[in-house]
This record gives sequence, C-alpha cells and structure tokens, in this order.
Amino acid sequence: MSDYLLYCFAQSGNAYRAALMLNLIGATWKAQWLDFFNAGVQRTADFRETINEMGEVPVLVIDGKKTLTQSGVILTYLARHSGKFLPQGEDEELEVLRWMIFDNQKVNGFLGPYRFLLNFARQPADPAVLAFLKGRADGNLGIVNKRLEKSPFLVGDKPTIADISMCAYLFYPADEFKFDIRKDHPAISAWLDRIQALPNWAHPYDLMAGYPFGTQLLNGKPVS
Ligand SMILES: N[C@@H](CCC(=O)N[C@@H](CS)C(=O)NCC(=O)O)C(=O)O
Repeated sequence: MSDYLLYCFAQSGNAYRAALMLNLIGATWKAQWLDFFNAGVQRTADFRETINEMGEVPVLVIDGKKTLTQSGVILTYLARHSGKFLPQGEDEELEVLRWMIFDNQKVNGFLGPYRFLLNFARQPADPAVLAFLKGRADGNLGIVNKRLEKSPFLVGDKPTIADISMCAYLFYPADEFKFDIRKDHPAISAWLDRIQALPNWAHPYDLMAGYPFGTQLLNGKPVS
C-alpha cells in the first residue's frame, strides 16, 4: 500500500474525515501538523502556490507524488484504492454522494464554523451569527438523526465513506459546542457508538497533532 502524508491539525473536523479513514483502512500514514491558528499557514502565498490553491486542509500527499484536497475527494480515492467503505453499484454510489454533499454543506458545513467561532476566533463572535449557525446545524442534525432511526448507517447496513464524512465534528467534546449533540439526537449517538467500535477507530485529538490548543503534541509527544 502507498505511503500517505496528511496536512492537518487536531481541531479540524474536515481533516479528521481523512485521518480517520486512513486509520480505518490500516494505511501507513503521517500527520503533518499545520500552524493554522497562529501563523495562518493556509493563507500564505507559498501554501496556496505549492500545496493547495484553495487554502485549506485536509491535503493528502500520496507517495510524495500525487496531491489530493477536499475531504470528499480524499475519501473517494481511499475507498477506491483500499476497497473499504466503498459504495457498491451506481444507486449506492449516488446515495453516498448525496449524503456527503448534504454533510459538507448543511451539517458540518455549519457546525465547523460555529465551533470555530465559539472556541478559536480571535474576536468574540456575534451572537446572531452563532444563533444562525447553531440553528442550521441542529436542524440538519435532526434530519440525519431521523435517517439513522431507520438505518444503522447512512446508506444501508454497512459503514461507507458517507458515515466517515458525516462524523467530522461529532466526536469532539460537547463542551466545545455548548450543546450536547449525542443527548439531543439519540440515533446519532448510537450510530457514533457503532463507528467508534470499528477496528482502528481513534479520536481526532489522538490522530492529529495540535491538542491541547497552542501545543504541537501528538499522543502527548512533541511533533517536528
Ligand atoms: N470542504 C472542505 C472544507 C475544508 C476546510 O474548510 N478546512 C478548514 C480547516 S477545518 C480550512 O482549512 N480553512 C481555511 C480557511 O478557511 O482559511 C473539505 O471537506 O475538505
């Protein structure tokens, strides 16, 4: 199997999708910490010219040669190349894509910025913005919860990359959200338990460097 280098940092649920997938498929990979909060590395011209023109993580480098960005693209590539968490047949493929787009735009697409403003922004957030983001995220989590009341995983009875995408921010501690997603959405909570039970599952703060906030530790050890 290939060697993978993942540009990421511990607080990024978008990057967690890729990190978790790499772990779950048993890949050999290294987390390359990115100084997102202090240096804003992703905003530099150098990063945009040489690593990702979109100025985002995750970025996956495969065998030092091929570079992929956008977690949905990375998940699709890894599923195709490992044969794991791969939707089967056109209908399932389209259904998985449907949930991944809904997740990126409407679930973690609102939850991520909401959590960022609450925990990491330099200026205190506007309460109206927070209320908007939380309302949108929570309403859409309700849709996911309803789906998971009827099905053990988002698409059928086996986990796919739609599930790995959807759990992006959902394993982070409840006190980072000021509401308890598991308590408010019990079917999501049971589904998170099923994902957590998969072999090689790991928490975002154990997979990617940079936690606690302001440090560059991975599993308690400094990273270079
Ligand atoms: N849709 C993208 C979202 C990536 C994303 O927004 N990543 C954040 C970190 S969590 C980022 O790098 N943001 C940089 C910025 O907005 O300046 C994906 O799923 O990969």
